[in-house]
Amino acid sequence: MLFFSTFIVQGQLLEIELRAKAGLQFNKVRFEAKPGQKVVLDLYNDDQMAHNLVFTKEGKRQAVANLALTLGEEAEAKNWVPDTDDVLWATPVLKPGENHKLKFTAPNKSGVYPYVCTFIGHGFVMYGAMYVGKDMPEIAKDMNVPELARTGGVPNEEEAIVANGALKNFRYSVYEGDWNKLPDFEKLKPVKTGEAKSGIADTSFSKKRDNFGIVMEGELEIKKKGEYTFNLGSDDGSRLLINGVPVVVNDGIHGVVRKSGSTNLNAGVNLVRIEYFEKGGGEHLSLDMSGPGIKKLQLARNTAPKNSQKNPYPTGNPIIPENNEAVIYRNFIEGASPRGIGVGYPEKVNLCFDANTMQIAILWHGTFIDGAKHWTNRGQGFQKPSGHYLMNLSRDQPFAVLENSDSEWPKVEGRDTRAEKMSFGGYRLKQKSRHPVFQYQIAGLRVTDYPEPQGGSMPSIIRHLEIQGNGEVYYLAASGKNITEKNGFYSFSDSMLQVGFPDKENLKPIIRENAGRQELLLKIELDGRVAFKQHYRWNVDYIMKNHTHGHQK
Ligand SMILES: [Cu+2]
Repeated sequence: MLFFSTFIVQGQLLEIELRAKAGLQFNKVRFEAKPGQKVVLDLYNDDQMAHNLVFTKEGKRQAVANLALTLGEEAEAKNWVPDTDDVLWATPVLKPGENHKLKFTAPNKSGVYPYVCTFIGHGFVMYGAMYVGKDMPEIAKDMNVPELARTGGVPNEEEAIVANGALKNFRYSVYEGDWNKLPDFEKLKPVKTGEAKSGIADTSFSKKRDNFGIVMEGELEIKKKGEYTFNLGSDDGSRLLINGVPVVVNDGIHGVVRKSGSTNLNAGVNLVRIEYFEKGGGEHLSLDMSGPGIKKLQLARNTAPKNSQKNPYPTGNPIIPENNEAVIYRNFIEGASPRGIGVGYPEKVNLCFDANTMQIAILWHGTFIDGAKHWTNRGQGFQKPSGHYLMNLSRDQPFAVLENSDSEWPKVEGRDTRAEKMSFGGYRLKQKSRHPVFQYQIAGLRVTDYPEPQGGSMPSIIRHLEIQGNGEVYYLAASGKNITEKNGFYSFSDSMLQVGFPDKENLKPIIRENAGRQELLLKIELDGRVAFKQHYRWNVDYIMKNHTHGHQK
C-alpha cells in the first residue's frame, strides 16, 4: 500500500506533532518515517499531569518501561529515563501545558521503533510506534499500539500525519485587519511575507493572535490522476483553492467548523492556495487530503500558542498537593459516601477515606481532583477523581465482631449506610507532611488509622492500623474475585488491587468464600493494643493484561 511516501524525498525533514492527552494517551499511536530521515517531533502536554516520551530500540518498550520503575529516588533527576542502551531518544518530563521539540534521525535499519511515556508507571498503557521503512498493518491488527487504539476505544489521530515538504515553493503573506468574512486579499497589502521550508500551512506565521489573515500558497505534486478530497477546518473563516478554483469554502466567523470538497487533479504540479482569517477568540486551521495513493496527508496545522495555555488546567480548578504536603478535599466524591474525605499526596497517589464505613473506598494515581463542582456548584453532584489507575474498593467496614468464621460480614447496602456501632472521631494532621490520621471507634475498638503514601515509580499506600480493645475481632483487608497469593501479595482477578501485610509474623490472612465473593480476612485476638500494616498497591500484571486506564465508567 502506498501512503504519502510519494511526497517525501529521503532525507527531507519529517515533522510530527504528538500530544499527551488525559487518560494516559498519545493522540497518535503510530506514524511512519523513512530510514535515515531527519525527524522533529513536537510533543505537547495537553494533560493535567506530567508525561515524557522515550523512543526505544525494537522490541524494547516493555523492558525500558519496566526499568524506569526501578529508578526510585533518581527518577525525577533522570526525567524517568533509565540508563540503558535500549533508549534511543527521550524528551524531558513535560508539565501540563509545556512542549518540547525532540530532534533525531530515524534509524537506517527498517523496523518498528516503540515510543512510550515512562513517567510514574504510565508505560503500561501510554505508548505507540514509529514505523521506519515499513508499511503499517491495519490498526485493528497492530500489536504495537495500545489495545484501546486497536479496538477504536480512543480517537485515533495517527493518520493525520504531518509530512513536511508536501507543499513545495511554499510561501505566505500575513495581513492585519478586522473582518467578518474573508477579504479580497489581492487588494490588501501584507504586513509580512515569507517562505516556509516546512511546507505546511500554519497559523503561527502571524505574530498577532487576533485580527489577522494569512494567504498560503504552495505546489503540490500529484503522481496519479484522479479525484482528491480535501478537509478544511478553521476558526474563523477559510477557503481552499486548487489551481485558482475554490474547492472548499468555509467562510465567516465561527468556532471550529470542518468542511470538505473534492476535485479531479491531473498528475503533475498543482497550485494550492489557502486563505484564512481570525477575528477574535480561539483560532484553528487544519487541512488534510486523501486520494489515489494518499491515505491521508496533512497540509495545515496550528502551532501558535493557544490562549488556553495561560491556564494549563482547562477542566476547572484542580486541587494540587503543594509544598510537599497532602491536601484534603471534603466535598462529595464519586464512588464514596457523602462523607468521603479525599486526600491527595505529593507522591502522586490519592485516596478517598469513607467516614461512613471507616474504609479506604477509592485509590488512584496521578492528578488528585478537580474542585470545579466545589467552587461553582457547591453540594451539587459528586466530583470524579481526576487521575488514572482508579480502584473502587469495597466500602465495607474494616473491623467487625463475627459470631464465627463463617458469619457474613456486616452489609453496606447503600451510599449512606454507616458501619455498625461506629463513631468517627475525625482526623489529625501530621506535622510537616499534613498527612491525615483518622480516628474512630468501631465494634468496641478504638482505632487509629494512618494511610502513609509510598513514593516512587509506582506509588502505593501503606495503611498503619493501631487498635485498642479486648476479645476476638476480624479485619476485612479486601474482597473480590479469585484471590491468589504470590510472594506475600494477594491479587484479585477482577481488580488492579494487590494487598500485602508488611509485618506479617503474627498475621494469618484467611481467604474465605462468603456472600458471593472472596474475602481476605485477618483474625485478631486483642488484649490491649495491637498494631499492624496493610500495603495497598497496584497489580502491574493486571494493568498490562487488561490495558486498563482505570477510568472504568
Ligand atoms: Cu505519561
